[in-house]
Amino acid sequence: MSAAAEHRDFNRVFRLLDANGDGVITRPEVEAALEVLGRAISTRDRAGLLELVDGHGRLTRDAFVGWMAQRQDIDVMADLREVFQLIDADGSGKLSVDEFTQIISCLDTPLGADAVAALIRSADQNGDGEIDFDEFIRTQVSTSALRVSVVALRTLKKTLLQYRQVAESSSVVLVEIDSELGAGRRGQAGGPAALRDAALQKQSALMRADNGVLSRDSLRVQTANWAQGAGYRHRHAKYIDKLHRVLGDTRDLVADALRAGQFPIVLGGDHSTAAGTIAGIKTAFPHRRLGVVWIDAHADIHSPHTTPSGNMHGMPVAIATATDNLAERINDVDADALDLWARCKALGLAHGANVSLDDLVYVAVRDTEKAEDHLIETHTIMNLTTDTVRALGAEAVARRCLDRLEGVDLIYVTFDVDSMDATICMGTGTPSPHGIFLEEARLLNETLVRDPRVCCWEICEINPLLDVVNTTVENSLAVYQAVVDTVMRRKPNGRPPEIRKQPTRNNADGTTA
Ligand SMILES: [Mn+2]
Repeated sequence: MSAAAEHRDFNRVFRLLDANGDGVITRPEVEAALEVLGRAISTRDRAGLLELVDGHGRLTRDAFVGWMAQRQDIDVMADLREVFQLIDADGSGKLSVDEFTQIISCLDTPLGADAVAALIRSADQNGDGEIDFDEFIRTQVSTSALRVSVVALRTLKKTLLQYRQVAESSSVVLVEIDSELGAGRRGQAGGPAALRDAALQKQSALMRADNGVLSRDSLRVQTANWAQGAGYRHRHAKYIDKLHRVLGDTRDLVADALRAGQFPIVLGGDHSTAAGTIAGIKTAFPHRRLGVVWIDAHADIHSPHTTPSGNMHGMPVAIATATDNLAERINDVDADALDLWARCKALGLAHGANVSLDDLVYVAVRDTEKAEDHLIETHTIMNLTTDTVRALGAEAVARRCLDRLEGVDLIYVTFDVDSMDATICMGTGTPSPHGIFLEEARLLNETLVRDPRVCCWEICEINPLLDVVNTTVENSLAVYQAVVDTVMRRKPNGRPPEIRKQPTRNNADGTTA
């Protein structure tokens, strides 16, 4: 939302609280406002607002709007509008009495049917039998029994969105990106095919044509691996001129799949393409807050300024979070590479970052460099280590990831097979000791994708050329199958989900139906 629109909305909140319209609200009204905003306000901010109340117990509009504007996480109007739109199924901009009753029943208010009927009569101020957005807002501030906290509102919004997503993700689609330009060595491009072949060979029940997973052609991104013959032009961001296109194509395929209501399972080559996948999710859902679970031995958060190798598979997190980390700069990057770097970061959202560093969780990351450690420490990025997985169990670690991402609307899970221990994962470009074991990887991913907010899953960095008796491919397949199975089970049997709790109806004779 633009600053001006935000300002208008803050003014609007103020006007709704300022019942007599004299440009100031009294202390009881300030307290009512705090109640509306609910637990989303920290104790410090709460105290800060009360401090702005002057000696006469009054708060001016400017002071209130100024206070709202410096609070980043409060966007009450946007939340209310989203809930309004989610419930306004026919998109008319007005809620019917039925739709309005539905909201109230979802909110678990103590209101009986009579009170609801009275509320509808008072909400519908122009008496047209429908409740528009302004009338809806007014019920929020005028009816104490209905006053909804931001937290309750966001919970409701999330529930509605989840149901909608489950309903829409009725099928799984494979997106194959056999690109290896981002890796330091060749072979990653064979990963997706090796996985698919292993699956077909096994005649796995999951992969049979009748369940729709492999019955249609998987989507395939046009890659540029041929460019390896000619060499790279930018040494601090190798093949960025080619990868920029691969990322753009990845974004388009992933966005198309999501828009079509499908769940993309991305079979990646090297991990750089994850930046394209994330851009695709943001392209399909630009207004949803996206969280990322990054399961990997590496943090992949280098920029061209900090990378020792120039390999772009070490940069997708930096691209997705628009992190340059100039404080740890060791390279002089040429202008052309910087321009391409800026264009990579702008895939998905044109401005800002696709993912906030606050909404990133690492699992099993253990092979990092100083520049990356600096970011992890200064931004206190959560890293659930192999030791943590071993101590708590993979299921508990998955739940910890989901708890950390409690505030996000959508989640992307990316599984770099080198997160697994080097002893069971030689077939990858950069194997790393002290990783998670197969059973842990399987349970971790399976538990994560059970959350209906997870909208896309990716597996990458399988290098069949380096594999030993196909161990990595087989282990990867086991994780992959567990994920597909779980996602397919999420499918709601083609039935539209129930989002409404039936309100209790009072019969005319006083009994309840
Ligand atoms: Mn990686």
